[in-house]
Amino acid sequence: MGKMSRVLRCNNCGEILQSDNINLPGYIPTLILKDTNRILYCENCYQKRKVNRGELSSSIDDNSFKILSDAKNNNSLIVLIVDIFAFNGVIKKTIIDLIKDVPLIIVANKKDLLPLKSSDEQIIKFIKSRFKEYEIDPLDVLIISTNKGYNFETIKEKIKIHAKNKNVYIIGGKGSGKTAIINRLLKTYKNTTNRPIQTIKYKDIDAKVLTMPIDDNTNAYELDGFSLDDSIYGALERNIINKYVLLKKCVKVRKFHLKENDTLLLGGIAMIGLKQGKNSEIKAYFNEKIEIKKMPLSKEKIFFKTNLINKNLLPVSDLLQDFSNFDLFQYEMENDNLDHEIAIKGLGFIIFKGLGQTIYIMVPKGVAIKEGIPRLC
Ligand SMILES: Nc1nc2c(ncn2[C@@H]2O[C@H](COP(=O)(O)OP(=O)(O)OP(=O)(O)O)[C@@H](O)[C@H]2O)c(=O)[nH]1
Ligand SMILES: [Mg+2]
Repeated sequence: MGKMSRVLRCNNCGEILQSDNINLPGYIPTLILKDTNRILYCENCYQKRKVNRGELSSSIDDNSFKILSDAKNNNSLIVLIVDIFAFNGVIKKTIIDLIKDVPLIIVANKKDLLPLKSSDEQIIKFIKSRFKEYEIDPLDVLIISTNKGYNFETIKEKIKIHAKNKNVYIIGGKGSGKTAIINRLLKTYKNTTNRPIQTIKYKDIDAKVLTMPIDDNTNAYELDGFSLDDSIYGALERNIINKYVLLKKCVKVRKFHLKENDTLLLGGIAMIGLKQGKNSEIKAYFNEKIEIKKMPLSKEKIFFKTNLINKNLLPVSDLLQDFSNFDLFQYEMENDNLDHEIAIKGLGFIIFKGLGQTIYIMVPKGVAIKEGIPRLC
């Protein structure tokens, strides 16, 4: 895996942080700079604003948390649905704690959004490697498309094999396809109990969940979707997400050749640059509506500013008006000549060969990015 570091900017003024000279802009004490869990502010902003240096938050909805804690205590089967295009492998700690060391099936949904020739084997390898980083080892990983019915029947088979007198909890991020999957499952579902399918209060927890009887002793539950505040969905306006980000059909690859100091601007919402290293071919997988322009790194700042007004490169977001609204990360890649992927949660991903390059990625603040083996080969 490439070595990732954050090119740290002050969370308030956007100045690049440094610990060398207290008299220059962006100064921050070394100890604080090294703490990767903190939101960082330069000393100047910190003193002026007395900003909060608390931990980066990672919430899951209280009720889902309580229900899943109950599921974990009862050794239930968890079926985790992920949107295979939007997923990037970053999972919040609160969720990890709940799905670790429990019987777990991962269902990667929306295969139809990936290129037709993409292999299930590679996607499974990708998913397993991302979860392995959190020491999560699922019983099974299924690649399906609910829309196309692809592999759909395997869900039922696998639940049957692994559930065995267990309750089943269907969980996943908002929009991952839980409702679509359940609606399709219900088409061929036979209720053999005298209890109806209904939305009821879950035990003594003040939350209503869809409950489907499996047999006389067990149920399947659909929980509310986890919030996606560390994905691009949490960083942009709803209309921009709907018009430019969400894929309606299979993603098309766009190829770019970058030389040192070239950068790709994705509208006004993200930037990918080759800071240093050999010429690189970058395959970009994002919604086609996101306009991508290549330019020298030195021009990027000015272009970004004028683009806010001229809107030559779309989308442009009212929430991203300044570089201080972004996080900047840097990857020192291996020189292994193997395919690597860097994925921006919810937005898409790039695939390129590891040639020892230094790659810059700029994303709206708080949006998770991740590097590792690619989902496509
Ligand atoms: N392309 C594609 N879209 C899908 C697939 N499955 C679901 N969707 C779409 O994804 C969107 C979200 O699906 P839902 O089933 O509502 O997702 P959910 O997980 O129930 O979302 P919340 O209830 O908000 O947590 C809808 O627009 C679905 O049509 C699929 O296999 N392929
Ligand atoms: Mg739903």
